[in-house]
Amino acid sequence: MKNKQIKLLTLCFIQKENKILLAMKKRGFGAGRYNGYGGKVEANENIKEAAKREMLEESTLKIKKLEKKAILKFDSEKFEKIQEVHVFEIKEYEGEPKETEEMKPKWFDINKIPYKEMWPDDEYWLPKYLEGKKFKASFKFDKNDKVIEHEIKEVKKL
Ligand code: 8OG
Repeated sequence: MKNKQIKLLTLCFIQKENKILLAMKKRGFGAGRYNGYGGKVEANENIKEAAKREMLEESTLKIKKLEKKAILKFDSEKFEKIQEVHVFEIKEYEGEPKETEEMKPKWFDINKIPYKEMWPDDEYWLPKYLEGKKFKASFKFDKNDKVIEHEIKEVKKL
């Protein structure tokens, strides 16, 4: 993992009672999978700003308050850079999620998360997120995107 540069990304989730908002990615990296909302942090913005921008672009929601819950690191021999994904819980927002060119939103019961249609690492760490824990995690994939190593560590602060 050591000599690679890091690519910063964001990932946001919204929960309402016992439901979580996921969206089917329609194009680009991860297309055909359900995920939270997010994307690459641009050079001119900080991580929270990037998270809010991506939510607006991909779901039309305007974020008022968000809290960082996890930092996930992904590496694979296929990746040129290590992907460092900062995961946020959206606490306050305005609007209703709408389908956009990139994402089709759907609310899921937190007991019926569609892990088979998500990234293979999600079933390792999303349960911890849903328990309300804060954590750092790292994952290594083989060339077929199978998880071959992983570590998850709860933390008090991020
Ligand atoms: O800009 P782009 O749409 O390519 O951003 C990719 C999004 O996917 C971003 O929100 C970060 C997120 N993401 C990864 N890898 C993984 C992963 O393994 N699991 C989940 N749940 N999300 C991921 O880049």
